[in-house]
Amino acid sequence: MTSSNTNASNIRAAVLALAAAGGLAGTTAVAQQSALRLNDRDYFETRGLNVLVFSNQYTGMFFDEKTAGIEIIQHGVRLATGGAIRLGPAPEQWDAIPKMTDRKVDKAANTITCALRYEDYDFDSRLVVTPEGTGFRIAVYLDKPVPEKLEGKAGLNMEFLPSKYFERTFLADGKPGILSRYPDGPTQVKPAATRIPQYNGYSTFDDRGRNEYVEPDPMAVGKAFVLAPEDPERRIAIQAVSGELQLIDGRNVAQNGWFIVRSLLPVKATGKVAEWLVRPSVIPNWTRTPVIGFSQVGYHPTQKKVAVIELDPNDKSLDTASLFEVLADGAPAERLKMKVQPWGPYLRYKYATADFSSVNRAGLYYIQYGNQKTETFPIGPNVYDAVWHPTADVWFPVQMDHMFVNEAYRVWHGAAHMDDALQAPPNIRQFDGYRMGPSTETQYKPLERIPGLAVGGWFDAGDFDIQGGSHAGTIMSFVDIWEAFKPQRDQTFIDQANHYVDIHRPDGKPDILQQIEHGALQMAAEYRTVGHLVRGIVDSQLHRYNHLGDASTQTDNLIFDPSLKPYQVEGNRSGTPDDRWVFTDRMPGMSYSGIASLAAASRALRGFNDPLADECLALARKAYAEERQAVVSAPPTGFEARFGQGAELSAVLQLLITTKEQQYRDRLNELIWPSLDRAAAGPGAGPGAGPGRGGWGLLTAVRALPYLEPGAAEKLRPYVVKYKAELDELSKVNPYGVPISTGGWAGSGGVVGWATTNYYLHEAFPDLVDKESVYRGLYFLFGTHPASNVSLVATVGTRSKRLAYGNNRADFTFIPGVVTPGVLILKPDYPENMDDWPFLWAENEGTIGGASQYIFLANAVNELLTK
Ligand SMILES: [Ca+2]
Ligand SMILES: [Ca+2]
Ligand SMILES: [Ca+2]
Repeated sequence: MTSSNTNASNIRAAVLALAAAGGLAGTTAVAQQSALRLNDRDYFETRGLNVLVFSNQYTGMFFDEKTAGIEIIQHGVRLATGGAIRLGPAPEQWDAIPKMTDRKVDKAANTITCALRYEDYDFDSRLVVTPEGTGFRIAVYLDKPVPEKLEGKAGLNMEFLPSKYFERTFLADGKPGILSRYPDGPTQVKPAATRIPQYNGYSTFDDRGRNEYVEPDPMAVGKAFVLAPEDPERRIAIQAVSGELQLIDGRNVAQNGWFIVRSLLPVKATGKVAEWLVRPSVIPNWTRTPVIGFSQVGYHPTQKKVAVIELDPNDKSLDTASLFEVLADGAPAERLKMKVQPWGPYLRYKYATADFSSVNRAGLYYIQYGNQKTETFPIGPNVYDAVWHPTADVWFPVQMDHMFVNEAYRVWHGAAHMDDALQAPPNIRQFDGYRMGPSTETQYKPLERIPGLAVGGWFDAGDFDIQGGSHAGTIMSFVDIWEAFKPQRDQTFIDQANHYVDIHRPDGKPDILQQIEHGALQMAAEYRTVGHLVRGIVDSQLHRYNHLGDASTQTDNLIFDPSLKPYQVEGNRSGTPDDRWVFTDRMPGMSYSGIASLAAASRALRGFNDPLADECLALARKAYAEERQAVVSAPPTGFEARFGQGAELSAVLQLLITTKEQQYRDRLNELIWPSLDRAAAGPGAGPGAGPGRGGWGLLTAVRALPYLEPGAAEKLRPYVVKYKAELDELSKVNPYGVPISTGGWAGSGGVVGWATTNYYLHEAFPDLVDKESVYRGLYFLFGTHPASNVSLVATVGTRSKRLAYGNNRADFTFIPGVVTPGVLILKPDYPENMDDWPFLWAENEGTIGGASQYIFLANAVNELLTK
């Protein structure tokens, strides 16, 4: 502990600091700055500052997502979150989260009151937030004292985004300190028995058998803190009206931890047990800098070229913007003065557009709006040629499991998980959505080794599991890419026999085919042993699942031998139970998507790896017959019935394309039309739900057209007409003209899926669906989106994501070619894409499904532009 003693001079200094903190805005400016008030969106607002009180809640989906509780948006940046009663000094993702049981917004009193409950401890509390000038008070009320088990643990916490405080300082009762770029303690070791249990009894901490855990100690203690006193954009003063504040560095126990300000709740007390006065600095008449959305990759000469300008609601849009060409000698030449057209409000901002479609001469350009210049971007016939290369050449190779991955002088990771894998036991409810029902539904006993699985497969996302559903979808996308565009690109050396990959090293084989093979090797192994698509292969313990670094050190790559002691090694066996588990619960919908990908892979692999092609097809036929049999004996109901039939459609179509057999043709014709009606009618019908939701069923139908009875195209046309009306609607919903997800995961994947559907519909019905609706998907990805104008595909475009939630995120970097989810819409109206903090998965975590679909879309756009 740094220090807990305060003395008179410290307190005096603190009071002076607080006065200074408020003081910049406190003399003349405060007269103009209106006080925080509840707005009609139910959060507190004054110009330059918002305080959200549980506008966003802990959903329980991924537990603490750092997007809930009392939150501060200061000068447009959400730099504080998690204001709530918490049960530890530095809550991690899987630590206990409170449930909000009530929320009262009292316009007359200008307060928001939230009731929080920890069910496991029968612990209720009430938070009341009340503005005071441009600051606010948080008061905590208890009707019953803190339960005994939580004494000394329950506290009022608020978390501050570390990256916004890098190269900044703080004052604690006037004592100075620096908010460091990297955590440097202090911590202490405590007995495990004193720890508040984490999710479902799992632990994020590997105690190596010692029954202990680590907790951060405060780096400062006092009555009054000022964070970043030197920076009027970031300065926040916090005063404890009673009790004491602690400043804690959560990164000591979890790289995604934040700086935490905390007050322990007093024991045996009721009534008002804690109160803070929080005073964020507010710059008078602050106006957010406009964001000029455009394609960082540039434009093909024939494309529409429209910049979307995002403006502070207090800003007045300029009448014109200019397009400048950058000449060889560096001189700018104005090529077009564009009229800026107001578009209207969307979420919290207002928007305008500037059209420079008329400029089509190849060259380098930038947009000037007021005194702001964008990055320079090209217009030219080949600008999209290579946009998918980083994703295919680097990102996918790095995601390859069971392989040693090299790039020039650098090793990305060693051969990983060579000790795969053990049968997961029944009745498990695990992290990351994994679970097992009452039966293993396989021939294997719980924790028995399932042979042959240490081959092929990709890490699902920023974690290291092989996820059944997305794995199947990725194989499917790669086959689609191969069959539609036949890309011969060869920049990767892949040696399956020796589990070795070398990036930027041609080996005479098309990389896409090699990726299909890599996926099919794992998929075939699953169907060969288990007989159906597995939910996935993932770590059994949270402290391994949260691994960051070289994938090959996540397990010891030695086969688990229970006759040895933990950490004891004999030959290729070890007593450490770290082999991953295979989750084998059976879901017809999942298995059908695996069957589809096996049937599709068998076509692509024909002539490339015939034995594997044969096996994939045989496994797909067998599994399909078994699934149909299972459906007859126990018809599924509800969601699974609907989802299962949609997935069966895809399996039948792929089996039909591969085999041309009548039995599959008959079943396809039987399933296709009811599925279209279901997809168009039901909510949550697929990616891009909302306007355009009918697209999911349409995508399969339009792809099945060549295999349906004569006249099917005309029968499909009315569905496409209806879809077209939804497409037109979209340009009224937001200025980007694409479906923007408002769920808990940002929506670039949905946009890519939507644009891909448009591509297939354009191919079949060019009179109804135009090329621009396909291009808009890439404009959005490449920078024409809310919140910022950065390209969401790392290293693609002049300026692109520099940080992402890959497995190297602890190094504040990215894996080239990652397709990030992008812009998260936090309730009620805040679009966010963190550019300097990689740890919000919902904004920054690329997935294999999204990346493979992106490669498809990029090829599709190239084809449309050059055809
Ligand atoms: Ca995962
Ligand atoms: Ca190759
Ligand atoms: Ca092992």
